[in-house]
Amino acid sequence: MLSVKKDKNVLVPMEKIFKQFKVKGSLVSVNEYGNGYINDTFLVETKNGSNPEKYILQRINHKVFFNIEALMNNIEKVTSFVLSKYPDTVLQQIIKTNDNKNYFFDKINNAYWRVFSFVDDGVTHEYITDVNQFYEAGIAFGLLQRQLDDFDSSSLVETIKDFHHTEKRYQRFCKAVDRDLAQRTHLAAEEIKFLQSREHYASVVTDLIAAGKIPIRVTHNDTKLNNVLLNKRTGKALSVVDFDTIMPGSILYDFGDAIRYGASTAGEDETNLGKISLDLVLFEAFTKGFLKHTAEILNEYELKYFAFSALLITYELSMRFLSDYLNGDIYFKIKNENHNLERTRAQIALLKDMENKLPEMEEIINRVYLLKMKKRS
Ligand code: GN1
Ligand code: MG
Repeated sequence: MLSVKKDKNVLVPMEKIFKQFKVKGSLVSVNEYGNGYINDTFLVETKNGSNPEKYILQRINHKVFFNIEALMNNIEKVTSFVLSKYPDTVLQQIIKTNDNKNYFFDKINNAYWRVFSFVDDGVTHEYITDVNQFYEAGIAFGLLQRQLDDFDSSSLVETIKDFHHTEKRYQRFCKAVDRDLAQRTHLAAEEIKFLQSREHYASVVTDLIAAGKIPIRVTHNDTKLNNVLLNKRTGKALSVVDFDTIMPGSILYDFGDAIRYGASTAGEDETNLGKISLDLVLFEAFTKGFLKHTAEILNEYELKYFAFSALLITYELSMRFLSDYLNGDIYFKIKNENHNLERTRAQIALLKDMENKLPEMEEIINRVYLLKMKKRS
């Protein structure tokens, strides 16, 4: 029977939505899927004769992504580019609507929906249980970067403007502090002070980009571990998912964000701050995987700031979580009223540990880089 999901006060009949797309079979079940903070994701199972089929159905958060048309065009351009050049690549593909569009707009509920093919051989991990998983994640994100090396970044629309522009993030954070919309600054005084004391981090990479020293490439920009699919049976890298923020950016954002999430000894929601640190073994594993495909394309500035990029993106997300807390929780999904403050504290704890370990991280990057380059020569 048809499942229905509660959408705030409106019950959305999922089958009606799903039938707008060129999908096979009759609907068997719809279940919430994954742990994204922005979109609502569902796994849909159908039966096509005696064949079971699976799809990913998503309601796109149009308060975060204003231009859904451009967002979906970006995804289409990138996936078709990769598949035309490397036909063996496994990617979630857009399933079009019956009238050949990349998304369906449900006027009555003011909601935007899309469907992707489901990669059945793949599995995502929220946390690392074996260091090799993180090496494989590095391979997956590094390979994507390499595959997109000759893709024209100017053909992509910036789906969220200045997404990783840390300097602008800092300005917006200070504005959130000044406005104090949710009247919460007194609850986060220590965190605000700490983040403002690290203001000098904010412009390091944006200044290098402005000076033309760090190139703009096509980057994924949301390289969390759970955006990689590993092969269920072999454990090898299979596919990268969630191309919502694929747009012009620096390779440092992809490396830094992956480390921020995957090399932490605890999750983003950890409230026992003593449990949070940067695991250097995991750091090295990801670095090896990522540099396998990217060492050759890096310039000296990118290489020099690789380790720092982990601090930068951790700093940036601390500011984003705290800004959202101060603005009254309007951006990230939350599970309790302190969730964004707790997330901020967890990121700050990680950042402090990264600051202590920066020299060791730099040593690892240089060692792994030299080894990769030596193998090539
Ligand atoms: C959001 O929805 P999800 O989990 O893929 C966010 C990322 C953050 C991440 C933190 C569009 O990603 O930037 O790093 O949460 N995505 C957007 O977990 O803001
Ligand atoms: Mg995601």
